[in-house]
Amino acid sequence: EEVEETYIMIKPDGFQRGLVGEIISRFEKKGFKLKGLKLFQCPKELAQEHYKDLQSKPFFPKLINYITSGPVVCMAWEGIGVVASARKLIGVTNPLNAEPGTIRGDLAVQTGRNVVHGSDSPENGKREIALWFKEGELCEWTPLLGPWLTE
Ligand code: DAT
Ligand code: MG
Repeated sequence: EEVEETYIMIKPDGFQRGLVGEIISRFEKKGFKLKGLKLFQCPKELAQEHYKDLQSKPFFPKLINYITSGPVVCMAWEGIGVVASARKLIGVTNPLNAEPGTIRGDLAVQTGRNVVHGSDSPENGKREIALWFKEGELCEWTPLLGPWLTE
């Protein structure tokens, strides 16, 4: 397994519902390393760039309105296999199909209000972190628990 980075974002519904601590906690407890964290009001152009692969979809305008409707919590997480693992912690896109124990499975009911985003590949992880964070907003640090989390 490789050390990867993923972009995780608590969407405006997760923020408004007071789920920020709960959601961050799940990634912390798993043992991933937080490298960037901020509360941010996303401009339309950034939301459109982030979701550019979906721009031809009928739900695209609604998606952009939703993501820009209030503050989001932007995070960069690092770890071995973090991209796929974070997607498992998050659960599938439609919360009604997401397994109990996942964030969407436990905390949401509708695709259009699925509380959290996670990058779908290591390449997109890098792309999205570069898109949402400026230079100087990410921290390099050494976790003291390192040897207790990985060999
Ligand atoms: P995911 O967020 O699980 O990676 P995605 O990348 O396919 O899912 O889509 C991005 C977001 O767009 C998704 O979290 C919610 C919205 N979305 C996707 N499919 C949708 C649909 N069929 N109807 C409404 N919104 C949708
Ligand atoms: Mg996606």
